[in-house]
Amino acid sequence: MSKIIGEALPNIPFEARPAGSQAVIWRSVQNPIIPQDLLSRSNSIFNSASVPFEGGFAGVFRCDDQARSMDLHIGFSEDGINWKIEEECLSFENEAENPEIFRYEYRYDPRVVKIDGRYYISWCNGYHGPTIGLAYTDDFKHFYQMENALLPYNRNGVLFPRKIQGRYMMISRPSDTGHTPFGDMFISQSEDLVFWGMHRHLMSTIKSNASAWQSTKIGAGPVPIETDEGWLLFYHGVLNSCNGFVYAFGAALLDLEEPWKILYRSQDYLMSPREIYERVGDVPNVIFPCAALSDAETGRIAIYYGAADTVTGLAFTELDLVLNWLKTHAL
Ligand code: BMA
Repeated sequence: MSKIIGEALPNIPFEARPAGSQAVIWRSVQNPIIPQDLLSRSNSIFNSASVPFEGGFAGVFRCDDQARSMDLHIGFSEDGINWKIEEECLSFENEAENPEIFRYEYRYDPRVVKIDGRYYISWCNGYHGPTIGLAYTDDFKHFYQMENALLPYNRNGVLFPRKIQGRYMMISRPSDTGHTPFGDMFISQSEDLVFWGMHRHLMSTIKSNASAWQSTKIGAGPVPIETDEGWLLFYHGVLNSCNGFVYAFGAALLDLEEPWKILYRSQDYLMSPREIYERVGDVPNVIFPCAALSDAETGRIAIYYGAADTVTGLAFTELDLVLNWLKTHAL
């Protein structure tokens, strides 16, 4: 039995594996749990994040509106499945402070993490190209934007949930200006969440037939889950098919003290588009995980993912299942 290092979450949204199924991961029967039109002007709600908050859950949602602007909205839920998302997009208390730095052209793909009692949001922030935006809140009412963490072009900035070796650590995925022909993950380190350095290469795409689902680009998904065996990271990978990109996700286990050291990395994907809402939408054949809730007591894990850039789905696994699978399906 492996253990999740963290808090118990008895009210984690969870459904038992369907009877008779040998699946390592299974989808909620309520999928898609968030429809595209939950807001009066939304075109799509996907690639979104959720954390336990005040006995229920708080979330930061990527909502593209009917002008096709990409922005972030706050939401709350009692059960992690039925959400009330605010109509107004997220605004910052300190917006006027430094408009040149804090202005943004768009915001998307948020992640949320609690570190030392404070909630941090990271997202893809349009600042002369996509880069990693950062903000914090203590109450999900007042939000404070911080300096962008890294230079453009960069996406998929994901913080670890605690300091490691005395430093904050963040995974990111630098790239070029287009739909990149490459895309590797790095870990950057910081003492204050403002100045980032000591960049370490984490992983590259696999340029071979052996693991083609991750041959075009990769990017960190949810905040890594701490276990007694290492950091469990779910990450997306992209295949370039003759009909366009296919976004799937797999898993890796990273060393606890030097997380740029990979203990296991999955050869197979864990989940790839199969259901109609994952295959058909504004961008077909995309599943894109941005958050995972976990219960240290039972090892249960619930993963939120965007489906076809249109709606949000939920999938479930358990720590032992996913670690056994990872060890027997590793590159
Ligand atoms: C990536 C990001 C994601 C999106 C995906 C598929 O580059 O922009 O937000 O889900 O493409 O369109």
